[in-house]
Amino acid sequence: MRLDPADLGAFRRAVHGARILVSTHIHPDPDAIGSALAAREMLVQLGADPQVILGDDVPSRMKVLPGSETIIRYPQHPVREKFGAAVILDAGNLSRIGEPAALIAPDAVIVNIDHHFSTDGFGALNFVSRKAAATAEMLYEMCRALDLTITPDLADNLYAGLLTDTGRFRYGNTTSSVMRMAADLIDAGASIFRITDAMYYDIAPADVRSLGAVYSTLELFADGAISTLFARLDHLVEDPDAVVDTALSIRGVMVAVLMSETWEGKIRVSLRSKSAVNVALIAESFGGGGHEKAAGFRMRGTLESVRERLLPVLTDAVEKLRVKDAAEES
Ligand SMILES: [Mn+2]
Repeated sequence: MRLDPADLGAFRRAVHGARILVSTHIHPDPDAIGSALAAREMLVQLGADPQVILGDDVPSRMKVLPGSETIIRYPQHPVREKFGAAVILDAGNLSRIGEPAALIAPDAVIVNIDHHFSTDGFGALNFVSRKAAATAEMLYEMCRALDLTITPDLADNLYAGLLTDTGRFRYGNTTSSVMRMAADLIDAGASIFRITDAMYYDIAPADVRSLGAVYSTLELFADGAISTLFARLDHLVEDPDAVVDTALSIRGVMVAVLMSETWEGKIRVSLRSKSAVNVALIAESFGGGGHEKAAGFRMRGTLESVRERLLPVLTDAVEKLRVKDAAEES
């Protein structure tokens, strides 16, 4: 990934001596929390005064990440002053951070650091690469370009993002640079076993029972190419990514969908692809966004009604791909 030296210089100047809001998307995943905490430490090294403020709780498995105890939840914890500068991580647009957006002054300098397919380049400074496996990879490259020290804490936070956004070094975004970065982070003191255990092997007993209930809703469509799962409010689990990953790992499935009820009444839709179906484009057509292979959106309705609206679009995408593949074979 190419970082523009002029942008890096502008970043250094914009943050030096400034009070900075650091935030990330609601329903934070480990790349979001890890990146926010890594950015906080980088900003301290750059002479800034950062504060991580989120519009959501830190999921309990991510409390292992160094610095997570400094995160403020807004508006539950009131913050009076507005910020003249903000560093926003892993969010395709500013509304994704939720209520902390209200803490950004109208004339604030916003820095957007992200790797989403769907992004509107909302920052005054945008460090965005769709090729980066994780926002953590962008930050790692920035650390190197800015000559910052990768401390063991910083390494832990970057490793959490890299590990999880590559699906434990399994997705198509697992490049040789990703592996080199992982090796560097280990050398810098990342506690890789502690982080991996916390992210994947520390599940609440109630969540295991809920997983059983969610998996039992499995249905297949389009001759087994599309799998769907429903998560009702009483079966919500801490790591929905793991659930939809299982739905995607079913033999013959090209696209997997998890539809979850939410407390605010909308249905949260998580899409995953292991084919050429670009789920970011599908999510965008429903007002959401994400990556080519992992995207999502929210919609009013019931689990069933949302599935009814989504299925024709997915079936169409799968059929188009089948026609294309057949044409290429003949
Ligand atoms: Mn990410």
